[in-house]
Amino acid sequence: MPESKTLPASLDAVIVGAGFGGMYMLHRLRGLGLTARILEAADGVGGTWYWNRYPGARCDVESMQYSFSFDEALQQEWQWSERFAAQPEILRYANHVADRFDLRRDIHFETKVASATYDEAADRWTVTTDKGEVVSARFCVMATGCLSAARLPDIAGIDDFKGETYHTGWWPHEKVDFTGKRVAVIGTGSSAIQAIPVIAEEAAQVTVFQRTPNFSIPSRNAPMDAEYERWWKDDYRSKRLQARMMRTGILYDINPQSAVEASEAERQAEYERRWANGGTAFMGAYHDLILNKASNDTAAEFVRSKIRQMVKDPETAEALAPKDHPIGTKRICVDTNYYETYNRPNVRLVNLRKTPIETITATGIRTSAESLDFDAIVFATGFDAMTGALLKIDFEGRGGTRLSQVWEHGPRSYLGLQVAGFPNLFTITGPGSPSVLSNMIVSIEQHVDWITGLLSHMQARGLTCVEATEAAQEDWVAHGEEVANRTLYPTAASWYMGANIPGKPRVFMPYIGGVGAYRERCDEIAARGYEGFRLA
Ligand code: FAD
Ligand code: N01
Repeated sequence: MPESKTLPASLDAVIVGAGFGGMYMLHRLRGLGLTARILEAADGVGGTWYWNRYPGARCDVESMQYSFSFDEALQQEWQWSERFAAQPEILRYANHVADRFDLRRDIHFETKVASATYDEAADRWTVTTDKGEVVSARFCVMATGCLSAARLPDIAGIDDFKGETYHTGWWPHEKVDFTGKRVAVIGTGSSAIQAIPVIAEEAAQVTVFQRTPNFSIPSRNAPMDAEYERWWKDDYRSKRLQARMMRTGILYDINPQSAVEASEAERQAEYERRWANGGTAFMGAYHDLILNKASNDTAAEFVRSKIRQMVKDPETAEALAPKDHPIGTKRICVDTNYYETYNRPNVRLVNLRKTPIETITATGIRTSAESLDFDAIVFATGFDAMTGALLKIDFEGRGGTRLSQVWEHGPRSYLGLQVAGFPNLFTITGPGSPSVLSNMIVSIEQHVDWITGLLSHMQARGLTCVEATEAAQEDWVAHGEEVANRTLYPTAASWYMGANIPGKPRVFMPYIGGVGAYRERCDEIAARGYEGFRLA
């Protein structure tokens, strides 16, 4: 258990969240000589990797890239054991970072922020925790995470079930033993696709309740290849610089050709090559897969044909083959033996499009066709993404304006970094920035470095207040919409669009202009004296 410490009454900065974003922000603010504390709801660091301990939880960005680049010694000394790191290893890494940079002494664990109110006269924020502790701070940095507000579905009878229930995003710290049990999994997003094959190896029966199938690419995960690790480490700095300028912040080869300009045989060979290599680099097969429906159809059909080959039962294969969205417009999944798992005798798919869930009962789940009994239900039902964790905090900005009002019709921000009317409040990887469309550690470092540069600029000039202007915000929101509408993304009912939450405004929340282009834009804005921000 972390030792409890008293929250100071006044600080230069409060950071909310001790995931990778909050930890790096603390490190940089210390470098500026500011007094700062992290307030964290959990009893440990790691954020996503603290909470999501479900079986099979793993990164889909290669370990050599899904790690901090800000410290050369750190990146040289840490050794990843696999091509794609599993959750326990990433959590160990997060703890290593906390220890190496002596971060824990400024982290208040088990401390959940409930509200933050801007005091115009003092030009400071009053931050209140759910236990009633109050701290005043000049700056507030929200490192609350884009996928940190886990969400249970609104299925009738959800509280009636008497067996064990789990959500992938709130997984227990002790191992859950499914041996001999009948397990239901609700959902077939990335979390479910990772968890199902592992649970199926242990449980007596696994029944998967699928509403919408997703596209998944095999990871081809393997122990870390020593030569590959050396290739990265020999020249880490310059490779990281290249990655930062890529569309997704991940260094991989993107074919500049259009899929429809290639011949059928060329396309097949290219998709086969990428399928064999594994991972999300599949989407780099042609540069226009996410722009042109005809191009996208060729990749989607390739994956559907793979599913039909892998899954023996034709009805199950057809149900697993996604047809309602272009490939990549929902976060593409990466798996180990997902489709093959449906060939196991103890695994069954229930297609909710044909037989929807009517209710959860005391003993199991009733669909329109049958009643099934279970010992455990796993909810792999996702998150209130991007805005969920932020809107759980009651923010009151200039003139008593609430963030929930300003974002009533969807999130609005300048660069995903600040919201007009909320001075000195920053959001790391906030809506309106590339964030969830990228290697998030690259995006986190970019935001933290940029905020640090801004605060240093202010320190040097004796300035104490920074706020995005309405005009800059309007332009940025319009630009974000315009760029998104050039792609196929808005055609899918994805969590990027808020479509997984009933009643949530349908707005494409992240910025799709590309990580490299976005970084250049942020740098230009800084070089022009923080254009679009009012400094005082
Ligand atoms: P988080 O890690 O989400 O941390 C936010 C922290 O804020 C949490 O600890 C939370 O408890 C705390 N918090 C929130 N609200 C409050 C409050 N009111 N008061 C106090 N504390 C609060 N990204 C990739 O780039 N590649 C991947 O392969 C990848 N895999 C993922 C797998 C899973 C299962 C999930 C859920 C996400 C994955 N992501 C991945 C995204 C992942 O969230 C980011 O990569 C990254 O870990 C985010 O770090 P963060 O610090 O911004 O937020
Ligand atoms: O959540 P999701 P997730 N009845 O929202 C279903 C990252 N991540 O936790 O699509 C029945 O994708 C829902 O069905 P539908 C990654 O960014 C990364 O899996 O709404 N089903 C869907 O199938 C990812 O995108 C990794 O029809 C219901 C599922 O629940 C993000 O986190 C691993 C339902 C939710 O899928 C979220 O992934 C894990 C209902 N009432 C997570 N409500 C990596 O591999 C919801 N569903 C890196």
